[in-house]
Amino acid sequence: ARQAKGVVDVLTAKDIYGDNQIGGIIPDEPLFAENEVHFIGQPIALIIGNTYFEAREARKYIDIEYEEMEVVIDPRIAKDRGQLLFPARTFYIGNTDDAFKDCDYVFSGQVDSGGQEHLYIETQGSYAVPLENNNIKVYSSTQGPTQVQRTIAKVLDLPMHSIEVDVTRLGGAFGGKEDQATAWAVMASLAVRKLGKPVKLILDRDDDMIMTGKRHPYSSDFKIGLNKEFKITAFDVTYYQNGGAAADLSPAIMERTLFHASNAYFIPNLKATAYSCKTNIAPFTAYRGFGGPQAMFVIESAIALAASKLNISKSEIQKSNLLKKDDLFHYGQICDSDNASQSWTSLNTNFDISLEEQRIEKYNSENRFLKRGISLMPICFGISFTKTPMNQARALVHIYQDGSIGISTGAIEMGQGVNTKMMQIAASVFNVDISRVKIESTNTTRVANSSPTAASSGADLNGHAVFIACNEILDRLMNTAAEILDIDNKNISLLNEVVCNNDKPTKLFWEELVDKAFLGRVKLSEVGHYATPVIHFDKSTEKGHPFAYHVYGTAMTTVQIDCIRGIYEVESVKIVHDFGNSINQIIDTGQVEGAVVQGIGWMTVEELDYDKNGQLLADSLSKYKVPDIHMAPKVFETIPLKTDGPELAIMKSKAVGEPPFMYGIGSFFALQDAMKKFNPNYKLKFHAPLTPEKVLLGLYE
Ligand code: LUZ
Ligand code: MOS
Repeated sequence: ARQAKGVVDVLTAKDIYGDNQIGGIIPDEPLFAENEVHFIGQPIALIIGNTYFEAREARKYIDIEYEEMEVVIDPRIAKDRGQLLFPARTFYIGNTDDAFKDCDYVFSGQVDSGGQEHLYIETQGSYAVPLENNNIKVYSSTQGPTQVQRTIAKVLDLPMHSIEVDVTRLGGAFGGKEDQATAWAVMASLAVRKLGKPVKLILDRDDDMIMTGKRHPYSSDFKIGLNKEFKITAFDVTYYQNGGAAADLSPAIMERTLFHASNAYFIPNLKATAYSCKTNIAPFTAYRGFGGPQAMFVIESAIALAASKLNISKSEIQKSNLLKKDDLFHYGQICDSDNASQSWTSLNTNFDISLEEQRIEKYNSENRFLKRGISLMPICFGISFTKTPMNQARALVHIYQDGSIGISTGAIEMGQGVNTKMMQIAASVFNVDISRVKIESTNTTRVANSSPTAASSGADLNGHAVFIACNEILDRLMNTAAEILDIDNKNISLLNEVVCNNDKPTKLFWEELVDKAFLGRVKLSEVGHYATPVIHFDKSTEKGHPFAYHVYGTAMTTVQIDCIRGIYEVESVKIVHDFGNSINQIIDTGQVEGAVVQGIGWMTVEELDYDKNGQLLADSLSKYKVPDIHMAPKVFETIPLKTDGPELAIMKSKAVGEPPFMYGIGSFFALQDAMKKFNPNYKLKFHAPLTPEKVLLGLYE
């Protein structure tokens, strides 16, 4: 391959200057395999060519001799063999053993949820350029530029200051670039260090699908206990997380699964245990919801089973167990609002649940081969990185002499609109037109040591840092204005770019104020630093106050099945969502809509398929079905829950990225509801995705 036409070099583990190690939380993942490969698609060598096609052609000159070892792809088998990526954890509250004895009803079952391909439109990639003195500048499509910088430094044996990572924006990420953008940036940088030339490394779609990790598949066992009033008094759950061949972010994802075991319900006796199982598949990774959806699917399945056995509606159990203010979460935090029941009530007020149920009943009685189903899906999602130290951010704000403003933060724009929110925050603090504000690229030399843009917290953490920096500069400007106007600085404010005295406009305008401040040698730059107050968590007791606040909401989903073919459509999704006091309702509603469709895809049509060797069969878009416009709900309504919003959210605007993904779970249960209408003998099975194929089989079993 080295001698092939247009090939510049071929790099392997032998070419690594520092550690052959890219594991983010646990050092268990080599950049290039040495001696053993653990999954199909694991990188072994990097071919560098003058052109992409020449490099790709040279692949065929490399022959690798493998001695086959045993392959495990089932997490339960891995667990039985003691193949865990790290030790199991258990969260509990109350005493489930005692509580189950007092239950009037106890049911148990198994739940399986599948993985999910991120399918960001822009595949993984990076472009690295040599600078003077061994320094390297890396453009990376990453959610975590600091993680990329740190890992390049480690693999290349350079100090972090030698590596500058710069990100303008990503063509989507969804968690897939929280950790798994790193390898490709490290490889490109390694080649730059070796060759002293710029190197670009971009995965094409099939390589991306085969080589990178996806949402974790889970297999779980549950036992649920209720009393006569249908209160859930006990819940016991064991999660087998399919972790893949290396830990990646699995420890944090498994932790969030444990946090969200009870979804939006108060359960006084709960025990949740999770195992992260090592299998021979590309390491599974972060994906919108980060282990939360998997947990919520299990509790919803448990409720569905109980409802079906008790011959009552699922929503009756859901409604009577919603969290209330002052309820205790199993991890020690106290619920600080009635948002869960408020969103349910508001949904009913706005969309009349029983009327919808009646309509569906009528439709079903009039149609033999078309059946409709309905489901309600409440959500509760904790906001903050569960690892407390990650909840910090910085922003660098400059006001230039002409009054224009430049902002750098640690936040990555990946289509979710975080840049717009940052600009809005700065414009609102200074009370200037938003056109005065520019967002710079995200660059590790301007804003250092940042957490990845993840956990729905990008706008919250970085926005607070922007807010703090802008306010410090504003204070200084107000002092300057007071001096210029010779008045008390307490009465001064800025309104629409005009300095006001006791709310009355003066002759002093923004541009003049900034210019005078500069001439007066006032500091017009600031670094804002924010660390979320209040939060803490003690892993030795698995108790604490890990989340700044929770996001709530309720969705009502209706579907229609064609009972001859098994195909289905989502008729409507109607939602009351708790945005707090949204700073940008258009962006936030867009996040809800996108997340819901993605959640529906996970629950219904997106199916990863592996052969017995762990080879991904669904490795292209002709084999992996993602929701398209026809899968999107025909009627889609999102109404904000009327609340003030919590103090700890930036300008009381709650985080929005991940929570609405979980509304998509409603589609699974709406489909089951419709299946039952056609075939009362259908026995509930909780194996997602509920593909048309499974629906068809269920309709005629
Ligand atoms: N990443 C992370 C996340 O490192 N910790 C988290 O708690 C988290 N939550 C959601 C998404 N990404
Ligand atoms: Mo994420 S799953 O918040 O990158």
